[in-house]
Amino acid sequence: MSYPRLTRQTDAPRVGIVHLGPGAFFRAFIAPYTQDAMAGQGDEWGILAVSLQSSTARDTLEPQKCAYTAVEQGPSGETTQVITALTAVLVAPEDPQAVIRCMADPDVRVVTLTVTEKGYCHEPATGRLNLDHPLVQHDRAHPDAPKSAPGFIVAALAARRAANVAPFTVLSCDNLPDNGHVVGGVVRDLARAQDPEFEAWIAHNVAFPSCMVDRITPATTDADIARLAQTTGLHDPACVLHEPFRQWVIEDHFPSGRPPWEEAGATLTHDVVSWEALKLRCLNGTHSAMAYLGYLAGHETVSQAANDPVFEAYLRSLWSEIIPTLTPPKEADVVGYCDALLLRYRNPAIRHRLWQIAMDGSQKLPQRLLGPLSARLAAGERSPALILAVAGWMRYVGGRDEAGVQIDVRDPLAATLATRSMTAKDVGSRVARLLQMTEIFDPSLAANPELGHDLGCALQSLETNGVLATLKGHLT
Ligand code: CS2
Repeated sequence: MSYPRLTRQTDAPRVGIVHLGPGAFFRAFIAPYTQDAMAGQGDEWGILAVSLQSSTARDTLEPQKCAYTAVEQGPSGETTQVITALTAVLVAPEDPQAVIRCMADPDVRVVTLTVTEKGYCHEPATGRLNLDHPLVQHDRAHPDAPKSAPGFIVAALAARRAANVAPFTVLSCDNLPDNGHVVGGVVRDLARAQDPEFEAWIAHNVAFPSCMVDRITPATTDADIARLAQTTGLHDPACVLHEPFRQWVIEDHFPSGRPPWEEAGATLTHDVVSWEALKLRCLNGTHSAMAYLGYLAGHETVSQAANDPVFEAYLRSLWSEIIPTLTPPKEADVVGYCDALLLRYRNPAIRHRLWQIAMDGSQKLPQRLLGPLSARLAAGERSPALILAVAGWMRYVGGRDEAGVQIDVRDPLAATLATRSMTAKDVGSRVARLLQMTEIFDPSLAANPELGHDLGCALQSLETNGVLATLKGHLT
């Protein structure tokens, strides 16, 4: 049966935000928050989105005038909301100058980003711009036709400065610790390579507040689109799925103004770093641990893994190692936070594939697992659960699951990871060769013989005994 296409029924709001990276997380989080914040508060914060790579988002959204459905999947049923805060989607490679022009428009006062960890072109281990990155090299050679997110921000700031227009505020919404600092750092590094005086202007004039974002957003499938059509009577290939929970903690530093996101329940504060660390380590850290070990053990989704008693016990053991590494926000109940996480993971309505979370591990490991591991090493504490998670990643990037089936490892460093894994003569040298990747591991970790030994034992056990027996052994 064919259904009519969903389309916008209302006027589009005025554009006040340019967003880089209109993927599912943006559509399920930033756009709904902004729409809810605009309700009854005027319409000056519409969002123009920019895809930095593919035209897929534009091609699906444009025929429906950029309206789409956000489907909230709770344990006891679904609700839907039509999102109309998005006004247009540009595809940067088709016309980079048009993107710079839009970003330089005086009405645009905030630029938000969800470009994933790798979109910052930084070295995950150090947080600095990677000057050898092919996109960075391109943007240095062609500053007026950039390709990377930092490149567009630098070009648009230069255009605003030349036109004497106040800069926009840059709000990174990716899962990086101190994400405002990271994006500010890469933008300034790139600007400095052009002109040190321009870099000084940015340092003086542009705000890069940090924020913590949280909402679980599984990738949409064709079956989801078909099911939604049966419920609503409308075909919406741009729909997104999400859990009921959402939390946005934003550093309140927007010299050029911002939407009243607090009207939609966001927290505007000056203490973001402690929320970020809590969320990145307790949620994303255990997500990644479950992704590698759960995938290898044959689970497909987070809820399958989190409903497995062995994994539940392992999650609790991870949290008991992670929590002492945190200085949590004063108002947070950390134990309650982790109990709530377990319920969120178990939400049977959300089919969040472990493979999706396993992607880009080289970019995620430092802030999720290696940060707490280093903190515990420095405090002289043992970390068997965290070590198992890192060993799980090492096993996963080797490219074969427990049944010997090839894994589709998606990672910007996949080729290097595979070579280093395959050419090592034994488990010990495999661990050593991976630990030597300074893009991922701080040199102090590679230099720690006890860590190398423990990782070797964990990896050996995963190979010989399998994930479940290893986890059971760890828990006894
Ligand atoms: C996940 C996150 O894919 C991943 O790496 O850990 O997308 C996670 O679902 C969100 O950060 C939840 O807020």
